[in-house]
Amino acid sequence: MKRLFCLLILSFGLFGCDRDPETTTIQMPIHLAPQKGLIGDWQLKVTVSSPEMDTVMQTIPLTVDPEQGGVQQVTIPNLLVGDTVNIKVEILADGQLVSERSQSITLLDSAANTVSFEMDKLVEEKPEPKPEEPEPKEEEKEEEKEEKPKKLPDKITWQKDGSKMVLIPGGSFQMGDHFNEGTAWERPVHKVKLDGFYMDSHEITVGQFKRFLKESGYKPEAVKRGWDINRLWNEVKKWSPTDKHPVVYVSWNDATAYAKWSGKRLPTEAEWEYAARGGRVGKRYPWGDDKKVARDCANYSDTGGRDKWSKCAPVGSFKPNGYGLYDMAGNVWEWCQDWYDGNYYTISPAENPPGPGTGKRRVLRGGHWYNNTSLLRVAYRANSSPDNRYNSYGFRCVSGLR
Ligand SMILES: [Ca+2]
Repeated sequence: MKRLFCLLILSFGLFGCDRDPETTTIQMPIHLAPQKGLIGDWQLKVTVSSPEMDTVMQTIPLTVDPEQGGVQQVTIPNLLVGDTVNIKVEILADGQLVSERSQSITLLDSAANTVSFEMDKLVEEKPEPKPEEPEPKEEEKEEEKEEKPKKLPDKITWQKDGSKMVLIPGGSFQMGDHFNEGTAWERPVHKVKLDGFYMDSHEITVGQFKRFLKESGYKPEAVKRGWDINRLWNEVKKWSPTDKHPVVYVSWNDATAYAKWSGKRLPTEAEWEYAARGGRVGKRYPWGDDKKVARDCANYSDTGGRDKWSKCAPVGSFKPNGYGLYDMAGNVWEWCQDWYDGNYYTISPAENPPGPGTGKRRVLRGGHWYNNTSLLRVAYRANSSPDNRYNSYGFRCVSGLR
């Protein structure tokens, strides 16, 4: 690997909040000097944590110009004055960790603080393995891989869009229809091994999507294809009347644009099903096998029990699954990253299957607010054209642990 030399300077300006003296903001202009070997596209990942708050994580693309270097402004709001927070800055290239630095600071009310990090070697050569240590056995390797996610926080807040996210630990599961009750393309049941990831605990809401459009200037698919923006929101309102409801009428292209803007991505189909199962083995629904309690656990056709909504429900209105994910069954369909292929389960790789390389339609999962219970099954596979929108199409995002 190439060796990179650079200087990374972080300046922290702390500003007290006029409205509430108990909260403050960290503003971090992050500079990378234009050193030889450090030209091009990088990612900065900033994590702020303390015992008093949910962990805040933000990943930001950063381009380093040969003349100007690179600069990226990072703002972390709503922090408690007096709290001591740990700030970790990581530099990633193609998802691989290149370097990291951490420092703790105590948040002051009004004084401006400046903290500098000097990083003189971005790429460290991997140390030679110690010759006296034998190669670890297969079982030990497995343990090492599974140990890592346990050190990560179970819940985080994604800074860019405010989403709560939960840790889905890496592991293996049996993907597909265990009951031989669905369609042929839900089988064969096959073992899939996945790296850990974070997933939005809720479907992306109307409020979040409106903010995305405002901040990014992105033109949604419905508008590209002839609706004006007022018509789009009027249609959305019929099914999802408040900012707390899941956004609908989003195409796969729209969902992907949102994910990119927020620094996240759509889940693969395998990640989605693994997460929906909530750690349960071989069950039919996110809550288990019992169809009788479906009305208390998911928003689907008609109403009854806890389901009092005839259309979309506000996100998080039902019980979460074993991983703390809400509405994995019902409410709105959720776009996945993959192209759809009915035969994919017969050829998919056993580890981190990315979906087919090409296709015409994209995967949707989880059923929706006017489905019957058959479509709430965790194994159920649906699909649609990536430019298609409907009053039941929504999404949520994931982020890798690196
Ligand atoms: Ca859903």
